[in-house]
Amino acid sequence: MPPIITAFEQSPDRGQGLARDMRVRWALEEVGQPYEVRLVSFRAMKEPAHLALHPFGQIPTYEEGDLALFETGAIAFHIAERHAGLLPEDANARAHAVMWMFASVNTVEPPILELANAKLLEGDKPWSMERLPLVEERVRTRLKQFSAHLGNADWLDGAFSAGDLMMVSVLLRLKSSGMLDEYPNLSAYVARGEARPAYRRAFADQLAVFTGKRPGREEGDA
Ligand code: GTB
Repeated sequence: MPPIITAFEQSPDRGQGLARDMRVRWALEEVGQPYEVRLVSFRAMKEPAHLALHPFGQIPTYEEGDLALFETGAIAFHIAERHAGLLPEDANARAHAVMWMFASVNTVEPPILELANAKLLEGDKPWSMERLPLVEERVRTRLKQFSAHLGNADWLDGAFSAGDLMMVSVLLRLKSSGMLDEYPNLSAYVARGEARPAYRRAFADQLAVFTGKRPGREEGDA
């Protein structure tokens, strides 16, 4: 049985690849592991069957035999550990790649998420315009630091790893803001990630959910 992941039945981005199932699809494509997709509605995500898989009522989840996981970092790590191709063999290099996975979700993603929330959820608040520059500055601080670290390297530590997969996924959320373009090495880094065949397959599959040709299983399907 291939692993089954969950994804939005109706993603607010209509398949732009911003929902977090994209990271899991990408990781599975990188290692050549076929998978199935169960699409869930916003209502179903908050119901007991889904909450048993994901206590916070979100997507994505990952089921493989008796194993059920949530949290994209943990899912990507599990996939990378069980398959060749996303983590180096050398123990220290492996620890480094895992470090970058944590850095992506724990250090770089929070201000990016904060910016998305400030625009999408708080844009109508009277204090929003006053706060926005502050939130943008926090994002720029991280981008500047990461840009300085990455320099002219293609990937974080030589070959592409799960650390890059997670970092590119996190940075992608900024594409529409134009902020990435302020750091040409970061926009090139993200573009390199997007150009990977595995990324393109994952992107096409999640987009197909919204263009009618659904590769995923619908709720209630056998
Ligand atoms: N830390 C968790 C992880 O990494 O797995 C976060 C999971 C998460 O935020 N899931 C979101 C979710 O289920 C979907 S990805 N939200 C529903 C809820 O909380 O009720 C976040 C997301 C959603 C939509 C867009 N978009 O359309 O642009 C982008 C990102």
